Order: sequence, then C-alpha cells, then structure tokens
Amino acid sequence: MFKLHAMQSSGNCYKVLLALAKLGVPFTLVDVDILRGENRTPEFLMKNPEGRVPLLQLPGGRFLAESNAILFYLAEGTHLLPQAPLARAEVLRWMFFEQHSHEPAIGAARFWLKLVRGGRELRTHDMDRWMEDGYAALGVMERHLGRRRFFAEETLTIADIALFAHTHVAEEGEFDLAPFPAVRNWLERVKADPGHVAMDWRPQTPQDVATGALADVAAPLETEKVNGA
Ligand SMILES: N[C@@H](CCC(=O)N[C@@H](CS)C(=O)NCC(=O)O)C(=O)O
Repeated sequence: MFKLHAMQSSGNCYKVLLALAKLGVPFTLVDVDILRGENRTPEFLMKNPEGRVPLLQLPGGRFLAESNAILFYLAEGTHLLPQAPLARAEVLRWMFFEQHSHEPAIGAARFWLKLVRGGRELRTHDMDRWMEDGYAALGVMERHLGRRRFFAEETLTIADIALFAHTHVAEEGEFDLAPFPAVRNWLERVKADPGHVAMDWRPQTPQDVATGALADVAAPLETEKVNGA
C-alpha cells in the first residue's frame, strides 16, 4: 500500500490527496507537521533529502517527492492523464506553470499569511512580489479559461488538480478572485467533477471501518502519526 507523508493544510499535499481520492487508490496517510519541524528530523531527511512534503512512499519502499511528479506517477494509465504526446505535453506545460509562476506567489502568500504565526511580519518584504506575480498568474489562467473548460483537455486532468489546490484557497493568501470569473467558474467545475474531496478530507481509518462510519468512502484507508512511521 502507498504511504503519503503530508501536512493536511498544505496545498501541495492536497493535490496528492485529491488525486488519490479521485482514483480510489488505497493509502496510509502519515501526518508530518512542518510547523513543528517534523520534516527536518534525520529520519525524515533520510526519506527526502529536501525535507519537504508531500512525499509518497511506494509499496516497494522507494520514495517519490515533488507534488506534480507524484501526480504524474499516480495518473499514468488513468483518465487524469491523456496518452497522446501533445496532450501530455500540455498537461506538463500547466504543471510547470503552476510550479514556476503560480505556487511561489499564491501558495507562498497563503502559507505565510494564513498558516505561520507572525508570518506577515517575517515576510513583509515578499508581499509586493507575491501580489504582483500572483495576480499575473491569475490573469494568465483567466485568459486561458475564457476559451476552455479545463486547462489541458476537454476533461479534468492532473493539470487542473495541480492548479486547483492553491487557487481555491487563494483568498486565504489575500488574493481577490472577484475580477476572475472564468477562474471562479472553473473552480466550480473542478469541485463538481466526480470523486472530488475537500482539503480537509482524510482517508478512512481502521476504526471507521469497524464502526461503519464513512460508509460512502470506497477504499479501506488508514492514517498514522509521523513518529510511528
Ligand atoms: N515543489 C514542491 C514544494 C514542496 C513544499 O514546499 N512543501 C512545503 C509544504 S507545502 C514544505 O514541506 N515545506 C517545509 C520546508 O520547506 O521546510 C512540491 O510541489 O512538492
């Protein structure tokens, strides 16, 4: 079974949770609290020398880091990743855009302003750049989505999952989505796509299985604490 090392409130981790849920892949969730430094212990650095989450542990024991690489791996052979070379390249195009032009502004603003206590004071010098780059990225998305339902294909792909994760909580990073109607409509389309789960979704625990709770969740899933991993 896969093990996902992740922090629930992280947009990058949510991408992987959402893909696993939509694909109905069973996995164990290992909570890693980066705000308490659990990602910088010698044990965690052995798993990922970069000390970051999400981190996917494969059934054979290997580790795969980088949210978009994990999405690409999990989606292979599924409806979330097309087969045609140009369509695959379009998926990668938007995932590179997400990492280069979108997440470093929109994801970073939310992380420091919403999740880190005192983050605004610590990162005052970054605010103008986050706003300028983040609104530029939202403008690119708005222009593209004015003509399309999803980013790379006529149906939802991992490019949409990658971009959705931070965009749907952009307001927590103090971005106003009101001037971006095409982006807002696309957010609703992603939420309406089959198998969608919210950011606070957690996989089913063995206890839930025993009590019959969460009966609508198909896959038998588990969670555990990082220190018990
Ligand atoms: N490019 C990486 C970024 C991963 C990343 O920055 N993760 C954050 C949480 S969202 C993290 O682990 N930060 C802790 C740290 O850098 O010490 C990805 O997409 O997976």
